[in-house]
Amino acid sequence: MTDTDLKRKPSTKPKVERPKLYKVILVNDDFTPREFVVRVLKVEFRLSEDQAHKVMITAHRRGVCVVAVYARDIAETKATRATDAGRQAGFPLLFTIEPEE
Ligand code: TYC
Repeated sequence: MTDTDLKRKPSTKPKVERPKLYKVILVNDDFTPREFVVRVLKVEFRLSEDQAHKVMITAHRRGVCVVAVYARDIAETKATRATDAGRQAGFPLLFTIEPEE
């Protein structure tokens, strides 16, 4: 055993880190029709009609609502695709992402 081996203390740092999770957030606006928001939530986030309606109405009333939580690349892709679906239809629908605490 060498000198450095004796001095090195056992590492307490986990070798595999859990990937950070990101919330996808639906932002309210005054123009996108409610039914359109519900359809995007069902198609892009696989929510049921009931779940999609609850998320839409929460964003409508409170300004924002957490849709779902994913690893970063999945959250970014879904938020971008859902926002693009609104833009393509001429609506200012917006989804953003935010890291979980
Ligand atoms: N506020 C919109 C309306 O009254 C509906 C809506 C809800 C739009 C939620 C966006 O994230 C949203 N037509």
